[in-house]
Amino acid sequence: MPDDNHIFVSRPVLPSQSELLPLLDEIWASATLTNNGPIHARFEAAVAGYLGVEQVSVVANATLGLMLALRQLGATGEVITTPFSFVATAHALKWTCLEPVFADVDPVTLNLDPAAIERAITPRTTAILPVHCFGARCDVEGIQAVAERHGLKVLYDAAHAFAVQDDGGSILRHGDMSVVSFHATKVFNTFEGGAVICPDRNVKLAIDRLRNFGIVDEVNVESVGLNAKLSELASAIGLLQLRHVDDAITRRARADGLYRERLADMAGIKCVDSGNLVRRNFYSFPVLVGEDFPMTRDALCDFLRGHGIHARRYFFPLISNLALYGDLPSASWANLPVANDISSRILCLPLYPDLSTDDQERILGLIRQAAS
Ligand code: T4K
Repeated sequence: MPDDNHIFVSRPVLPSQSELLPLLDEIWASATLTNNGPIHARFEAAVAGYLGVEQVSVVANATLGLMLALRQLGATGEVITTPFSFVATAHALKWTCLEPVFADVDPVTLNLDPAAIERAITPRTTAILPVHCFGARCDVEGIQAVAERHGLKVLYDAAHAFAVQDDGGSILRHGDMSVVSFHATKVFNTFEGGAVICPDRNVKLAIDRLRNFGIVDEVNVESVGLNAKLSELASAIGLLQLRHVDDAITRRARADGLYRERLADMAGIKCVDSGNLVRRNFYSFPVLVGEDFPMTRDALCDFLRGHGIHARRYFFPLISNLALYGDLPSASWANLPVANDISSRILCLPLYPDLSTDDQERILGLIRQAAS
């Protein structure tokens, strides 16, 4: 965990303990700790309002949210997804007895390439699970067109995309459903948590039931649900975090700007661009280490780590290169040349709201040293 000498890739924002005390008093007084309590209800409405989406079902984490959404969408057989993601994306498919089929990514957005998706479709394909990686918007129009041509559902793994907006509003509105993460390492956190963004009230009610074992009332259970409920304590943290998230994103933007300015002319280091967005969330700061940099990506990562800078290789190895998934026909290198290339060159530099300019200068100084 972070200490004075080490700089980690991410560090959570926390509300003050004094802000939390009145909500703790409320929880203790009501003795309602979970199961759709009053603070949970307030947080769910508040987060929907903040995001500007109609129907939100908050959940215990995004991984469970993906599983609930896949179940609700009725996905069966094969689901096309990206190998360039955190393992949770493919694991959610496996846990719902679905077969991941990997398709290649676009070299600029690092997100699924609609043409590669279309090539991967078989008679068993029922859905597409793209990721808005590092908060960069997928080619949602291209993906929707493929989905409509072939009658497929689209579920966005939007774990990284809290608060991201295009010119129509939140990017979480795209596809049939989206799932965002409120994990400690994310732009907005409830320690652990997440949300399923639903297209209408009926789907939200179905997800609400699925996250509570499928229970309808004391004597009726309508589906094989999970326990994916967010507690009152996590909901209280969420309510407080909403007060501070705009400021946190502004501070992330400042750190992002400094990196971009200083790295613009550095040969062999290419900053990944999140594209044309109305609002970015500056979740992460990925760079691609090129052949014209004097060190390999791994050597640079080790060099920084030797100086207490814990940059991370998100996402390496590719999910398709893990032994767990490597036997799938779609996991071959020949099928995924872009994703393999990106995964071998990507490095995420530390970026979080409290990252000081001095610490950034230290990181940039070390990269300059490595470059020479
Ligand atoms: N889909 C995608 C595309 C995702 O990226 C993720 C999660 C999910 C789905 C699933 O969402 P959840 O089910 O988690 O809601 C981290 C996170 O644990 C994971 O949530 C996240 N993606 C992934 C990208 O990163 P690790 O194993 O790399 O985390 P860890 O523990 O090494 O933390 C990274 C750094 O953050 C540490 O070096 C120090 C700092 N840190 C971490 C924690 C947990 C803190 O300062 N405080 C903390 O409490 O996976």
